[in-house]
Amino acid sequence: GKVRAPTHIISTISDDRGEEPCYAGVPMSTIIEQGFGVGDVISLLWFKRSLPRYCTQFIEMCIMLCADHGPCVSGAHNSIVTARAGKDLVSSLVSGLLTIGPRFGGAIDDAARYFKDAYDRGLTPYEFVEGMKKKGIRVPGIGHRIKSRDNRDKRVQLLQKYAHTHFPSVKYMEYAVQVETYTLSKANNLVMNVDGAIGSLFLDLLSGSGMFSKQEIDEIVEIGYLNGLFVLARSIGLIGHTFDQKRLKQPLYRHPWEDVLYTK
Ligand code: Q5B
Repeated sequence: GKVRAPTHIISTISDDRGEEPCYAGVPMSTIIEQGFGVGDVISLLWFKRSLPRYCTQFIEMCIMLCADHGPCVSGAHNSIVTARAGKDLVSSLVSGLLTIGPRFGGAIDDAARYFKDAYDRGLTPYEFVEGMKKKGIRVPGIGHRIKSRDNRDKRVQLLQKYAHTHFPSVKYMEYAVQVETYTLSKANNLVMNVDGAIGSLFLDLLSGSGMFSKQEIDEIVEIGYLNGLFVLARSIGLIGHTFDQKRLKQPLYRHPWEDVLYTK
C-alpha cells in the first residue's frame, strides 16, 4: 500500500489546500456568510472550536479595550521612539511589543495561574497575598501606575459588568475582587488592573461555558494563551502610534539631559 513520507510539521488549526481555506475546519465562506467576527476567528484558530456568542463578544471586548492606552505606556513609547528613528512599521511595532511582559500587559497568564491556584486550593485572600509576599512575588493583575481606589480603571469595570450580565458564573473574578479588597487595604494603587480582570474573567469563561474539559483548561492556563489577547490588541495601538509619528514627520527622538540623573 501507500507509505506516507514522514512530515516535518504537524498542523491542526488551518488548511489552505482545498477550494477555500478553512479555520479549524470552518470554510472562509461560512465565516463571511454567517457574519463571524474576530472573536469567532480567535476561537477557531486559538481554541480550535466555535464558542458561544457571549464568549466571542467578550474576546472582542478585550481586544477593543486593550487596543491602546495612550502614548506614555512602555509599548507605545518604544514604538514612537523607533518610528522617530526612521525605522519601518514592523520594526516600530515589534519594538513596542517587546516591552509586553510581567510588569506591562503581559501579566494576564500569571494572573490566571495564580488566581486559579489560590481559588482552587481554597486560600483566603489574606493567605494568598501574604503567601506571595513571603515568596517575593508581586500579585499579577494587581497594581497600576495611574489607577487607584479613587480612579478606577474603566476597562476593568466594563469587563466586570459584561461578565456579571452574560457569564453563568464569575467565581474567579469575585475571588480576584476579594484579593483586590485586601491589597487595597495595604496601598491605594493596588487595584485590580486590566490584566487581572481579563485573567480572572477568562478563567470564568473557560470553566463556566461548558466548552472546555478540566484538562483542557489546565493546559490553556499552563501554556499561557491569554497574554496573546493583550499582544494582539495592543498591536492595533502600536501600529496607530507608528503611523501617527510618520504622519507628523517627527524627528529623531533624543531624551533631554535634564531628565537624566548623571551620577558616579
Ligand atoms: N506592589 C503595575 O507598580 C506595577 C504589587 C505590590 C504586591 C503587587 C505593579 C506590578 C503586577 C504586574 C501587573 C499589569 C508595575 C499592569 C498594564 C497595562 C496598562 C499599563 C498602563 C496599559 C505598578 C510600590 C509598592 C512596593 C511593591 C508594592 C506593587 N504592585 N505588592 N502585589 N502586584 N503589578 N502588571 O506603581 O513595600 O514599597 O516595596 O508589578 O499586573 O500593564 O496603562 O500604564 O493598558 O497599557 O510602579 O494598563 O503594581 O509600584 O513598583 O513602586 O511598588 O507596592 O512591592 O511595595 P508601581 P512600585 P514596597 S496593567
